[in-house]
Amino acid sequence: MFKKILIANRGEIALRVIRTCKEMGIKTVAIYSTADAESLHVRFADEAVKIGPPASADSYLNIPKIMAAVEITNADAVHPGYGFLAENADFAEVCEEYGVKFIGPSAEMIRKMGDKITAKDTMIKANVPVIPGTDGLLKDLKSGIATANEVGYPVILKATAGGGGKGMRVVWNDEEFQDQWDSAKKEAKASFTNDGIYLEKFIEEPRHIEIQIIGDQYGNVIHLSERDCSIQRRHQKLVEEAPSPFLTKKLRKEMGEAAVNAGKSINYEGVGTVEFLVDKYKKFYFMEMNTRIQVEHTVTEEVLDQDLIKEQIKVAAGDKLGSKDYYPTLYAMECRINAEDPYNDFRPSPGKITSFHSPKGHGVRVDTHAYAGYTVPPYYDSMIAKLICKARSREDCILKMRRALDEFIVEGIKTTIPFHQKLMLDEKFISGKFNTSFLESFDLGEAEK
Ligand code: MV4
Repeated sequence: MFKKILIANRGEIALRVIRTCKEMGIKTVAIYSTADAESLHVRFADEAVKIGPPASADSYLNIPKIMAAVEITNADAVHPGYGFLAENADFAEVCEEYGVKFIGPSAEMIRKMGDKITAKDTMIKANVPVIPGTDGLLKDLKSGIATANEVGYPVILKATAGGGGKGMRVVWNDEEFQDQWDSAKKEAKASFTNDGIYLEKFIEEPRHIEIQIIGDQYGNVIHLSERDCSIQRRHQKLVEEAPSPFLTKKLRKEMGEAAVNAGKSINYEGVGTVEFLVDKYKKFYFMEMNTRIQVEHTVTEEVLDQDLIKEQIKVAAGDKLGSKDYYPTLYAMECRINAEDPYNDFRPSPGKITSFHSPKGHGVRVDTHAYAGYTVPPYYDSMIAKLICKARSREDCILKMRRALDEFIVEGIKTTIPFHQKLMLDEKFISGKFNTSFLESFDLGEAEK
């Protein structure tokens, strides 16, 4: 087992990893920017290295500085968390070359899944259903229009270097094809310096359902069931839950098997997520694969009573997995509490938290790095807490979430708490009949005084 893990991240996930390391008897090293000197991950780690000024490029994204921290602290593994360098193949490669274990898949694997066309091609070979469309890059406008007519409008143009919605354009007919093609290419070039575009049939009003998998270094891959992440706004997830109210037993089994096949076909090592779109006919299609631990891993932890960070560290250290897949016996839901103003287009609301009380009681979990007196810096992601509730049914889980949200006091900044309170009272949400378009028509109403 590792002796000392450097956590190349900040915020709640840095704290989350430190907690598990402590329980496993592993020493921890925090890195921090000058904006995070008062952060809890700095306080609770065994050692902390200040690596630079607030800007991510000079701190949490700066590979040479992080490697210097690894060097001076003698850490034997690096946990990248999520975001920042978690899916940066160059960082994984530098770790490999330096001889420090990157807790995650190989640089080669990250690269393979980061290129969406390569990922999709890999899934086709593993017999995982994919969305009909071009095989490989679209060569030019003319062949694009021809393919669009073959698969039938509407179609969607996607950047092969993309993910998370950037460089995506929906096209409804031949007439608007050229404009959308030009703007997708332009955006892809500006965002990724790679303007490679591919085309797919556009799946209307899909559910976003993802399967958690874990693979060891011996070719064993198991799945840990699904999470429904359909409640999103501009590609930012706000609520995740498991099990999905949309899945049947049969579909759950099929998607689980598809995800395991996906993982096995690439000898996947570490925790990963296979994202699917599920259409209204309950047909599922591979969308992309995330090669990191995700924000919402906590939902799976609660329904399965498993510590995913512990399992992740164990497989990275060379432990063997058992062969059984896991199916949930409980219901869990996560609300992301962000320092944003939901009544003002979710505009970021950094600043000093003057008062902070997190909900407690049976079935309530709060993962957070925030506290009364903490200042939310403006430089990073706005998530300040994850509120996770679990119960025996979805209905009870929603009741518990309402109770927990009512107990959650954050003063001094605006948060997404009022949004979640309204959502938990929405009939459509309560009925479970929603899809990824749900929030486009969700009316938050007026702020209460
Ligand atoms: C799609 C799609 C419909 N059809 N692909 C959004 C992020 C990126 N990872 C892929 N995305 C989508 N791809 C086809 N062929 C709809 C989306 C999409 C979406 C997917 C999941 C969750 C929320 C979404 C919101 C808008 C669009």
